[in-house]
Amino acid sequence: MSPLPSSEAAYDRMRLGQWSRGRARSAGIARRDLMRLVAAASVAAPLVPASASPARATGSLPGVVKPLPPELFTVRGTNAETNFASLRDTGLLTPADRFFVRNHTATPSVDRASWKLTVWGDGLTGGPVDFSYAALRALPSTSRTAFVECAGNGRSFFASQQGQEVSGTAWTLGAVGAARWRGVRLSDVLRRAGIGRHAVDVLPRGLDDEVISDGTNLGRVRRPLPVAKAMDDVLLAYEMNGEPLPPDHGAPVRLIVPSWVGVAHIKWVGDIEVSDEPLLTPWNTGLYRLFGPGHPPEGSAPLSRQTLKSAFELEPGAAFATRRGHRLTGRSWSGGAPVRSVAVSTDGGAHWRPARLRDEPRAGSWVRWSVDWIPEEPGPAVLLARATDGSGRRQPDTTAYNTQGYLFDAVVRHPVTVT
Ligand SMILES: Nc1nc2c(c(=O)[nH]1)N[C@H]1C(S)=C(S)[C@@H](COP(=O)(O)O)O[C@H]1N2
Ligand SMILES: [Mo]
Repeated sequence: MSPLPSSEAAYDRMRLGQWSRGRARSAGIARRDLMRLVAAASVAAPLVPASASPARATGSLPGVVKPLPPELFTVRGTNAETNFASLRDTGLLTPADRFFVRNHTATPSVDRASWKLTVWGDGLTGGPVDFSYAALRALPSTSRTAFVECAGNGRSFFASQQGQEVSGTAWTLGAVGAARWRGVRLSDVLRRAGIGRHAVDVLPRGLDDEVISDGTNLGRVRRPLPVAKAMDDVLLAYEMNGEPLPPDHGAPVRLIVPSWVGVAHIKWVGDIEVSDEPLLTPWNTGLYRLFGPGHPPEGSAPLSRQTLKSAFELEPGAAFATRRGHRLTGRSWSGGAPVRSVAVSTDGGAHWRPARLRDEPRAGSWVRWSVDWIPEEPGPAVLLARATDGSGRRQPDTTAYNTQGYLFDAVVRHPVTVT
């Protein structure tokens, strides 16, 4: 089974139609609560205004285990954003100590020795099947490099570049990281568990606390994956960059869903329901769809692939000496196809030149790039980087508005000072 992207999208559109006709099943939440979430999503009521300033840096955050030194991270609510400047001296892979953290609640402490993964549901040919950590480790392993990127990465630019109010965490560009993940193929585990021919959805669920939002208990973090994606390139990962998965990134086992929005990559997975009916949870109904002008009232199809972005490895407002040579570096990535080329402007978009790519472009990963710059005039300047991917998609000047500020893909203006 190796579906084309078009079949993933086609399936998601179909499930969406089933939802509006009442034919999909709500998993672990009342249908009227889902309806309420959908209704709330279609109006732009900022829960966290995108313009909100981050918490004062204290070097740590309750709910996150690893230290969050302010030179590496900016804390936003229960989450920590990687400062892009701190990636300048790293290689292709993001070290775990500077990988962003997105927690709906808090990092749980899961005992690996007593942990098990339960696979269950009417989409199996038999009853539930448990896999211990040791049993997973005994299955054939596979490794791949993949980025994990929050669907809301870049959200703050809806406000700062486009003057639009959207709800959600006000990330700049650092809700992304790329790592080498090792684990077992989800397809191997599903086959061993006896996935049947009529299975359509696979629903992994985290062991972290239930999420309470505006007084509604949404249950534990869970988001259905179409079976075509689940059987394709998804990993149950137990290692990150050659080390056991750290607590904040899903220990002992998380999903890696290459090229898809971050929320698909369920951390601390405890069970997986296999269903022969389409499933609905808050994370593929009111959340993680596009709402607003140009979208149906029940929202777009659930988000799947990430979009295209570029970022400079620089602090905002970084200073550069006039008439000296500087090397500007950054990264570009796309969930659609490998990045093909990157163009950089150092004069606010009047002139562009190609950046030198420093990595072989690969699907589901990012490329590092550089450009040399000798600034001529002192004063403020704006740097821009624009990527094009192998499908011909190019970063636009603006992103179409959606109420929750997902999938920002426009070129970002990076202010600097020439001294
Ligand atoms: N169980 C669980 N899985 C989760 C989440 C969560 O809160 N709980 N957050 C999701 C979201 S929205 C994102 S963007 C990624 C972030 O992964 P990271 O924290 O390892 O960077 O994890 C996803 N998996
Ligand atoms: Mo996310």
